[in-house]
Amino acid sequence: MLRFVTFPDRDGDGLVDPAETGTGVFVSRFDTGTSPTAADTDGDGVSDGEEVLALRTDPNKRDSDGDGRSDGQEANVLRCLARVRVGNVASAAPFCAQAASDDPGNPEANLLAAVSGLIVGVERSAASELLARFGVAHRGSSAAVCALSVAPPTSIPAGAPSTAAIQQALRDEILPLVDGALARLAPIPPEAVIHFDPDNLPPCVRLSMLAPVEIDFGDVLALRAALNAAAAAIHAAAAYDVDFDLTDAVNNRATPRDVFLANPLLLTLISGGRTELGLARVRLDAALMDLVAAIDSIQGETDPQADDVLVIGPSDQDAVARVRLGAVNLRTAPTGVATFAKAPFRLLRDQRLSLGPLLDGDVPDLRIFVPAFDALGNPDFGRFPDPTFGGLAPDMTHAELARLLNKDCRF
Ligand SMILES: [Ca+2]
Ligand SMILES: [Ca+2]
Ligand SMILES: [Ca+2]
Ligand SMILES: [Ca+2]
Repeated sequence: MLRFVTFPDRDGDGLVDPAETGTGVFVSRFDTGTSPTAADTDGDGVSDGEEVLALRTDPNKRDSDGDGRSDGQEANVLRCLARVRVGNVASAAPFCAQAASDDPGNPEANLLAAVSGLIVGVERSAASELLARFGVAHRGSSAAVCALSVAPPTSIPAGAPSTAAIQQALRDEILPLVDGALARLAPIPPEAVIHFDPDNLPPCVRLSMLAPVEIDFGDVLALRAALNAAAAAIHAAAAYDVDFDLTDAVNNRATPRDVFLANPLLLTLISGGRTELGLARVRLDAALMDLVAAIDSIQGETDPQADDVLVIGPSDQDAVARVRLGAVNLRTAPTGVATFAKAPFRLLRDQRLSLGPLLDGDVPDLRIFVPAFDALGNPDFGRFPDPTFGGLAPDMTHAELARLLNKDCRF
């Protein structure tokens, strides 16, 4: 007869008495060094069992990583990480959010709350559900990120929502999530340094041999730039009519020209569009400002860069300088005339760009940006109806456009 031997757990902390050896030194989960009669031996507010079995902290030390915050103060960050480690971002997110709310001065908590909140929020939003109704096959979830897979539809099912519904969901649901993530990142101060152990990533994205990385303020600024750019794009897209029948385009193989002919209002400014463009202008400027600040911050780092996430090496200097100059120039385009000098950007001649009229809503129809269609009904990128784009880029010629589109000019 098979009999299971069960050991007592007198203090009810999840560790059986024989494992709690009382030596004060943690060796393994079978020799924890903790007291069998005290549930929280080091008195940091987290039980011996949770420290050993879930959080991977020292049950005999109040501050396992010696960063000045006790394990108890970091418990929700650690609970979040323990769940991220097994690929369950859905269950991690509330702990990250709680950690950030309890301790707004903890940069790691803020960063984790921003990223996990965004992932889970997008999944639970109407935009995600709308994509499913478009026939986007989606397996797995944020509760099992390693099982996630997304496949584009080969045909659009009957009763699919309109593209305008997607536009609306982006504006009404995704944008607040982007803003929520930005609000989480906002309190992270310039001097913040977040040490992140890739061992905390889910197995499918964990890179073996990768040493702990250092996340600096420059990395946070780069993330902020990306989020603000996404917000700018969502606002800009909300300003124009993008409503067309995707079923026609995908199932019936309508050409782009057919789509434009069938939808005379496509890409025209909609009611309330000017307001959205005004918001897009603000977010574009924020994105460019963050991008320039991120580059400056990373360039200004004087500590060893070996463990940094974003690194600008000697071979990247030219390209990064060009991106920085481009961003600085572009910041002047929404209110005035930006000039892109030919030499740094490898253009045939200086190029002026003025985005004021566009962002003021004075361009009622974006079709001036749509190339002519070829015999097959596809856009011919060598033929734009107005190569100056309504005067927004007065120096832009067909020759230069064709050259740029042929990627002769690499940034
Ligand atoms: Ca016990
Ligand atoms: Ca104990
Ligand atoms: Ca403890
Ligand atoms: Ca501890």
